[in-house]
Amino acid sequence: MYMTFRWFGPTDPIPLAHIRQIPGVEGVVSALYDVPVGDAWPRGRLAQLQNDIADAGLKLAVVESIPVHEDIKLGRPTRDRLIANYCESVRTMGELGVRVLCYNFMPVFDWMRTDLALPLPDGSTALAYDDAALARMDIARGTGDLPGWAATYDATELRGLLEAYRKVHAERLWDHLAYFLERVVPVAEQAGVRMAIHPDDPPWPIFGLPRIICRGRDLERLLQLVDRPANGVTFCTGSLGALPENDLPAMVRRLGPRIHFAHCRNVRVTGERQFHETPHPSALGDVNLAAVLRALRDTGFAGPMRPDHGRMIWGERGRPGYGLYDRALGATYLQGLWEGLTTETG
Ligand code: DNO
Repeated sequence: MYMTFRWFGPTDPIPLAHIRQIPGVEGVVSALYDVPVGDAWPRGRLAQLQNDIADAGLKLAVVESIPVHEDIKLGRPTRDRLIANYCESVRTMGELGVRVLCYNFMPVFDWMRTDLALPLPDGSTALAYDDAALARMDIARGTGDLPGWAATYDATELRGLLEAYRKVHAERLWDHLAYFLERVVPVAEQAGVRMAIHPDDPPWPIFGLPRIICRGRDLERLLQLVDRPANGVTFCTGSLGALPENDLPAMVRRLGPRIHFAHCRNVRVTGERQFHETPHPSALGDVNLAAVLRALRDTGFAGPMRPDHGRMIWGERGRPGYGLYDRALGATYLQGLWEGLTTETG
């Protein structure tokens, strides 16, 4: 594996120069955040991002993400044009030599939490989720106040989308995912790009919307939709780890070479559909990262890995989950584990 770090582009309060100083980080995970969802990515813009990262002594290793337009997930007639645009962006990535694409297929919302600053006993704060608190959240006014990650929709747009998804139950969503992948994966393969779907976070339906990439068998089904090496997964230990039935090391061993990207972080499950994030080390949460990395080593994982959400520590303020300090600690911890697993001793 090689270590990477997510950077939200020029508007990220963390400068690339600081990322460069985290020991061992070689790659940056980024995207063109201001291209409207559904448009093809302008080559010049992606090249510019790549050059800015190279100027800082790093490499653009992963695009996370090219968002999938809701019309594709809903299977609307406009999807063919939108998928053609998606393919164009994938080709552009390939031409520029960016080899891994992380994306997700979650309806309307991306990751979702109910608390962005839960105080932990050590004085830090972390992201947290509680299904009972979600049930009390009011989305009648649109996405503006949500403590998660969603495109911004006003009340009317959001109502329209929720209404449209009433006809798209889980099996239909699978069909739409298959339709998308059947068209994009061959293009990715030709372009030398590996597709890596991100599991749903949290890994269960929210606001009555289906979520289908939640468990090991879902990831295996995904691989079968288009059974080609370019159709793979982002193994996100924090998303998958929120569901106690997921045996993460066993999943890694089954998915093997189809894991193209690893997101490593830890969570503490505190009840039914209730968890909070913790520091990365295995002892401090319910995810055994040592066992996950051992399984990745055993399957010959050579792809990018990144620490994932961090707590807010040492007085840092910033983008929830994406401060510098705790993620940097995560990056060095993960490299220490990896070194222990891959270095001959004695
Ligand atoms: C959360 C991230 C996700 C991820 C997308 C990929 O912090 O891991 O938002 O970037 O789901 O499309």
